[in-house]
Amino acid sequence: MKARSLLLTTVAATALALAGVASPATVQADEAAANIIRAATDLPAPLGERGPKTVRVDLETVELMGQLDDGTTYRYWTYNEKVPGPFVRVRVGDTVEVGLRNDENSWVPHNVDFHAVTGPHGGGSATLANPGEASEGFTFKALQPGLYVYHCAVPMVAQHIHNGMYGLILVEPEGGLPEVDREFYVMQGEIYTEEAFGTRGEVVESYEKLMNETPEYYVFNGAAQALTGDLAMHAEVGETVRIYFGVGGPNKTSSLHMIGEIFDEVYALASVTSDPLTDVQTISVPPGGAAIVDFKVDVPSEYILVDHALSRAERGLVAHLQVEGPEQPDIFRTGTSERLGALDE
Ligand SMILES: [Cu+2]
Repeated sequence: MKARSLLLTTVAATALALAGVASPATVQADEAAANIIRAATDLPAPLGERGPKTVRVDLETVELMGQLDDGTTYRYWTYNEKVPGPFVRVRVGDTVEVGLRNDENSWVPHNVDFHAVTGPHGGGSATLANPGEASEGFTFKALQPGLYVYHCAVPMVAQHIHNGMYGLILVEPEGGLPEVDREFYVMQGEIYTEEAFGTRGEVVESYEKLMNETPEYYVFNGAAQALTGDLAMHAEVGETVRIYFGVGGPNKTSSLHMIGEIFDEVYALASVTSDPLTDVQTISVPPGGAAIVDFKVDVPSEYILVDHALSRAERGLVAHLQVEGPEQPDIFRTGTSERLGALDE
């Protein structure tokens, strides 16, 4: 039975491919679908030297048809229409007021649970809102610095998360983190669809695959290969780069790795009050967890950010960091002092 449905999917995909780059149905689906990708550069600047104050965070939960892949659309559940939700930046000692409103076109209730909160459900109960309603909201004091995940915590929680409801909040330590030239915001998630990876047209979620933890798609910032092409990250040779990285999940641990680079400093588990690890190739980041990786880019290249569980790269989990600048032959060059002979004699 399973083999048969797989075969049928393959036949359908082949038929679409034969029909050209996109069937009329696919084109229609694409035009109606929003770009839900949050750019990696979409985060507030460092707070600099300032004392604690009161900060307001307003979230709107919006369910919308978005582009999951080329010619593939999916009904996402989002904070503020992008995946991940907005990057929230406060400092330790700040008082944070959180408001949440649920869009009138939503099908289900939503809320938000901030891992940076000390208090009931991370604010989950106080922010619960039915479609078209605003929640009571809550106010919390940011007691402990670090990079924390937030996510929707309405049952079934795994469903709300895989549909796109997660983001990061950075609680800066006093005086902030060490300065870098470029900061990026990247989150990893999984999407469980009925249709096989690569199927065109509108795809729908699979409860069975979600429960079995067998996603079809793995995504950085919401969509397959989202942070490539026009949305690739950029830096210049000699600059220092920081990635605020979190895993929404809901289920898979990331083995975060940058092909062609070594992380100079890693705030493992996103603890900024511990000394960073130095000279790290791959860092493990659990669902509902985060890490901060810092590195200097020494050589021009197209660096590739992956989860080193590399089957996932074939299911959409690839991001690019384009580094431009002069070649650095003392660090890397092609060729050796003596070339090996060919084997054809
Ligand atoms: Cu939700």
